[in-house]
Amino acid sequence: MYAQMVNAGADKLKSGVEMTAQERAFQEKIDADIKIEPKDWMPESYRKTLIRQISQHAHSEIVGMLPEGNWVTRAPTLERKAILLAKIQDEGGHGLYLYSAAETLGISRDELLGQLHSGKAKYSSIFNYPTQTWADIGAIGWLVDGAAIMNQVPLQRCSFGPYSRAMIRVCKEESFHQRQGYDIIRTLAEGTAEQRAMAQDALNRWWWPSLMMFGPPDGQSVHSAQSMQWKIKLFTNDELRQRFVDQTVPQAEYLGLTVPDPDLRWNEQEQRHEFGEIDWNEFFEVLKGHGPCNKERLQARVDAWDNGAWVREAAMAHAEKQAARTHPDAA
Ligand code: FAQ
Repeated sequence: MYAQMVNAGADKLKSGVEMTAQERAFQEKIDADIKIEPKDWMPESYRKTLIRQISQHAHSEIVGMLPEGNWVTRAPTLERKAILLAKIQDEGGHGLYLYSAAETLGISRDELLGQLHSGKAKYSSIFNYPTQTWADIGAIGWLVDGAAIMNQVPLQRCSFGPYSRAMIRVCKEESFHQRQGYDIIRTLAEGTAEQRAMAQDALNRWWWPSLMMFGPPDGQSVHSAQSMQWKIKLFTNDELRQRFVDQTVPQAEYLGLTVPDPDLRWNEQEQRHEFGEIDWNEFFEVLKGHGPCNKERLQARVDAWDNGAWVREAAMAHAEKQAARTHPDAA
C-alpha cells in the first residue's frame, strides 16, 4: 500500500526486512491498531514526529484564538458575544490538552512554547490572515473549523493514545464551532444586500487559505509517507482537501454564495468536485513568515508570555508555601 503513495518521502520508508526486530514489533502493533502509550518503546523518529505535529497543532489552537479575539468587543449582539467567548475559550482548552499530550513524550511545555516564540515551530498558516469584518468570524467557524474537523476526525483513530484521546473531545467541540460559524454566515446570507455582500466577501478571502490548511500537495508532503506508515496520519493532505471541498461546496450553494473558483465543477464520473490550482507560492510565503499577520500574531503570543510571568511566579511561590506548610520538615 505504501509503495503506491505519491508523496515526497515514500522512497525513504523502511521495508520490513530493513527494520530491526524492535522496529518490526512496533510496526506490527501499529498495523494491528494497538495504541502506543507514552511509556511503550517507540522509535526516536516516531517520538520526534509526534512532538512536531502535536505541538504545531497546540500552537495553532492558541494562535487561532487571536483573530477571533479581535471581534469579542464588536460582536453584534450579547448572545453572539457569549458564544464567541465560549468558542475562543474552547480553543485555549484544546491547546492545553494538546500540550499535555506532547509533554507525555518527554518535552516540557516551556520548551514547546520557547520553540513557538523563537519562530522555530510552525502553527497553521490560516491564522496569519486578518479578520476584517464580522462575517470573517462566521467564515472561520464554517470553513476553518470545518477544515480542522475534516483533518481531526481521523486523528481520533491515530496510533498514539494521548493524541487520539485528546482528539475525541476536541472534535465534539469543533463541530459546535463549525455550526456556530455556519449560523453567522447563514444569518448574513439571508439578511440585507449589504450583509449578503459581507458574507460573500468573507468566503472570497477565506476559501483558498482554508484549502491550504491541509498542507502541501501530496507530491511535496515530506512527512506524509512515514506518518501514514505509523498511522499518525490516516489520509493524505490531498485526500482530506478533496473531502472538504466536496462537503463545503453544497453548503455554499445552499446559502446562495459563490465559491471563488472559476474552475470548480462537478465530475459525475469520479463523483467529486474538480477545483482550480491553489497558489502554493502564497502558502510557502506565509510559512516563511511573510503572511499578512505573521509578525503581529507571534508578537501577541510573546507579549502574553512576558506579561504572564508574574502569574507563573506567583503560582510557583504559592505552591512552595503550601508545600512548606504541609511538609515543614522538607524545607
Ligand atoms: N500551516 O509534510 P507535510 C484549528 C508544514 S487547528 C503551516 O504535509 P505534515 C483549530 C508542515 O508542518 C489547525 N505549516 O507535513 C482552530 C511541514 O513543516 P515542518 C491545525 C504547514 O505534518 C480553528 C511542512 O509544511 N491543525 O484550526 C501547514 O505531515 C479555528 C511539510 O508538510 C493541525 O495541526 C499549514 N497549513 O502535515 C483554532 C492538525 N501544512 O514541520 C482556532 C494536525 C503543512 O517539517 C480557530 N496536523 N505545513 O517544518 C496535521 O494533520 C499535519 O501536521 C498537517 C501537515 C496536515 C497540518
